[in-house]
Amino acid sequence: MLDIQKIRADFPILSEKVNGKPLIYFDNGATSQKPQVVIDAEAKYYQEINANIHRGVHTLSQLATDAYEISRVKLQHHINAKFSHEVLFTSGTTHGINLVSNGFASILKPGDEVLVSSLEHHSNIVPWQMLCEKTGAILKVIPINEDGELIISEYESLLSEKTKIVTVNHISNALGVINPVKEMIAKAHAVGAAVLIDGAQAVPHLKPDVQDLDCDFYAFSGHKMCGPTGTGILYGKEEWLNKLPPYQGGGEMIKEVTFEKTTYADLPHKFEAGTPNIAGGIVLGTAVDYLNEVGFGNIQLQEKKLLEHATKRLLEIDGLRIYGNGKNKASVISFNIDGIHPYDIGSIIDKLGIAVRTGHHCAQPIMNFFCIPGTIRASFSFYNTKEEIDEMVEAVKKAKTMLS
Ligand code: 7TS
Repeated sequence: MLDIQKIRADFPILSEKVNGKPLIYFDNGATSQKPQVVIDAEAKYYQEINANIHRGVHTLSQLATDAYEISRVKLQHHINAKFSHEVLFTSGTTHGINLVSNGFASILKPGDEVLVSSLEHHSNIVPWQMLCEKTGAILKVIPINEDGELIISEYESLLSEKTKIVTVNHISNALGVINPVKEMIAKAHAVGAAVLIDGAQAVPHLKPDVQDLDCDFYAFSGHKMCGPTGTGILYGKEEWLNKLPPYQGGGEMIKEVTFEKTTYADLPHKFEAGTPNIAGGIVLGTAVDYLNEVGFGNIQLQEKKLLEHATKRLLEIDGLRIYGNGKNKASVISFNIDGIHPYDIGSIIDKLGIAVRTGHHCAQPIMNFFCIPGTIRASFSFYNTKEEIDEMVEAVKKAKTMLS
């Protein structure tokens, strides 16, 4: 059992006031808050070992390089990648997905197919549309049912030898639905397609095992898992990363440069051109240590309680509809109240110190499916409490009365 008050004391922002009220932070899907150890580690890097990496013989450069590479190995173990060179530092999920979609431009032929799901964040739709425009490949979409679950029988019928890559999120940011990605990966592999999993919303809640999933790529952001903004990881199977061309050219990603020909560095450096977010990469390792200390089993237990409590309490409100009612859900609730615009509720409860996200959550196709402009999304983290949820429910009731 987690001692929630002790956990909350790790996060200085949770004692802040917003609009004169104690902050209730339910926008964890957008970004998580940061524990003091992460904040301190960022300062410590700049105070003690700041230097550029992989290039100097001097001591500080060695120290910074070692810390960066130790963090890569931490991340490797965290996701159970076979090799540390399969773990690329990126600026976030968006960067990771674009790295892969750009690489596939050299692989796809006109008429090949790219399969995305209806549940995707725009950052896992638009790069693939751009790729299809460039190559003449065709974008196909896996549909969802009224509960916001992917229809697996339809997925099976969309798969064929024309499918070159399937790209799907592990957990939907807009609805919180957990997708059956392991099963989907096996089915894609059966027709010879590669699979990218967008793990942006999964990594705050679970420890992905990329070898068990057998995914070809797994992209995520550091800032949603207690790490710094501008950090992320792209895992890629060694054989795929060797096959794809580099994404960006520049320093650090080369073996030898002449005006006639440049040869590229080995993995992972081939995909890491330029000076990276060194502090961020190191501190992402600190964030992973912190989460593992809290324990993903504990995190899941606490978040399950919060999800059940919030679902029950919110459904007490007349005219409230929750979107995404599948069996497998993370601690995210997307809802609307009949006849009231989500933005209006969000604005009123913000005045009461409660942070939720309103709008389409960068997932417009889902909103189009439900024929709504957007939702109110409350996304919970292990540091949230039932009491905070009760306050939100009262605030939503108040807003409803004001707006009806
Ligand atoms: N994929 C999913 C499933 C996401 O939820 C997000 C961000 C991204 C990709 C992009 O991540 P980034 O770190 O590269 O920006 N999702 C959200 C959200 O739900 N609210 O704000 C950002």
